[in-house]
Amino acid sequence: MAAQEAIPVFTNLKELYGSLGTSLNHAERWSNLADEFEKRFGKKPTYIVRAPGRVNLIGEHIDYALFGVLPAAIERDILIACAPREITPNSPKEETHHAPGSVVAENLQPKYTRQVFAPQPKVATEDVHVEGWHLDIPKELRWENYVKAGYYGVLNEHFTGSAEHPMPVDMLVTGTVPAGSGLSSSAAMVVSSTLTFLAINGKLKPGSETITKGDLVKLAMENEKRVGVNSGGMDQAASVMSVPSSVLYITFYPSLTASPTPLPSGAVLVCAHSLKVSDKALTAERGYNLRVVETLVGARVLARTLQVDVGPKEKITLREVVGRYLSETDVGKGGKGMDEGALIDVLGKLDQAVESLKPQGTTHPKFGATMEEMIELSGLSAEDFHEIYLSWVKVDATHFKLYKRAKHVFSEALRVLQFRKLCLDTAARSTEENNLTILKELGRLMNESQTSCAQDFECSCDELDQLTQIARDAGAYGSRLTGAGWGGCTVSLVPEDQVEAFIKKVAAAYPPYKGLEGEALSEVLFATKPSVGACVYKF
Ligand code: NG1
Ligand code: MG
Repeated sequence: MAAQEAIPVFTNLKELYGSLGTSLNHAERWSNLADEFEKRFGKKPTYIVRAPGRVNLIGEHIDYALFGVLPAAIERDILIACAPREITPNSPKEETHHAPGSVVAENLQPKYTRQVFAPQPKVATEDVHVEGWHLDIPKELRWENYVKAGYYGVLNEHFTGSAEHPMPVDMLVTGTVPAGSGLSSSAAMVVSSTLTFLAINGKLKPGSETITKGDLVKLAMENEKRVGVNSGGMDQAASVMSVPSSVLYITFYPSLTASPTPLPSGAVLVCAHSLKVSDKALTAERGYNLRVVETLVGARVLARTLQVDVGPKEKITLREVVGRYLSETDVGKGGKGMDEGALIDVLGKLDQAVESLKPQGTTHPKFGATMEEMIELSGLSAEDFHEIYLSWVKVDATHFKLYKRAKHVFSEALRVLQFRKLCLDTAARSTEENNLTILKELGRLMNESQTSCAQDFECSCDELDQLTQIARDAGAYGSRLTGAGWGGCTVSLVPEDQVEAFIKKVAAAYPPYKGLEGEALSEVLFATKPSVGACVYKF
């Protein structure tokens, strides 16, 4: 079980590069980073940690409803070289530089400037036992927020209740995951930062109580919420648990699992950046976090319709409603709530129940329910409603589209299961001819996902709609947005022998690519392979 495995810590370069594969020039990047670290900090790094970005093949905006998703880590990644800092008489005099657990964070990209900060211990008693740590993460978007987010959980999980203080650390960051592109540069940053602080503080020592991949995912998930997005766990799980050559079927209910799912041969994934940057952290109140609230409230309303029990203060998710419904109905006695076949069956039959999320009366369906209508549908008092659904998150909306959002979530969850079943069936009995039929089917599911994201979840945008259409016209089996949407990348499933021609056609047809060639073009339009998850190299 991947979640129980230890984080790989390499001490041998050959083994490290072997695990990363040969398609990118890893060796050069890693040794350049180590050299540059030494130049800047006057000592060799003790670790380099790596966490990749990811592409999501299918299953968008359903991880926080606890439905399974199908992403894969990509070859592009974040690397952090780091070493503990000894405080010497020659150390710079900055005040924070000498504080416990202080951080000097530099980035190879000059626009991300050098940062020095230190966490503040909350000391409650005279015996200096630290009750918790405070780390200021400002609201505006700054690169070091992601470093701090990764630090936060390590501090508050590993350095409370004892007199042990975290090590001061120097770090140098470099990355090849484009920011704001839906390829999860954010999760790659948070996972690599979390790993850095664990490694520096001796929490990854082989043999000792090792932190598992599952632990790291949970920690990184909580950490990423510090940046202001109430995300599900897809990105962190993909960045940590992915394996080469397969997409990863990740489930969250009843607990985190990851099962490699091989894609049929003959197709390649191509990522294309729409060049519209989507700043989720800045627009969350009207975008991402609003969707989280809409799907959660939808779940409660649906639970009422299906007469599923919900605790008075519980924030039940759509997956939990279906799970409870399945094991509470006659068909389901005996644990059907967990069965994939039963899930496929019931997801196709929920249409009528989902209708109950439409507000009755005069509200125009296009605009959804008003706050009052939504509260009424939930069956809660206004006070309880606010406490359960609005006290922990900021949203900025006058209307809430419970019906459309739930419709997307259920249809998308079903597409994920169908996609996976097709992949597993082909792996079992593949011939060239049936491969082609299957690839077309997979493409069709991806296209349907795009339509659902655009029309029901309303997380696409003109650029993504246009780019996915161009990709289909250029010969993709299917094409859709990947990640949260509202900008960022698309992913297309493309016949292996046509990748070059495909890239040429898309480059020529998508207006924002005009004038881009060579490296500038391959930065935004590139084929990628499912690759391996996060690791640590110890010098
Ligand atoms: P991106 O936009 O790629 O970071 C976000 C969420 C995921 C998932 C997708 C939509 C974060 C860290 N990640 O991905 O958990 O909900 O949107 O499927 O916010
Ligand atoms: Mg992100």
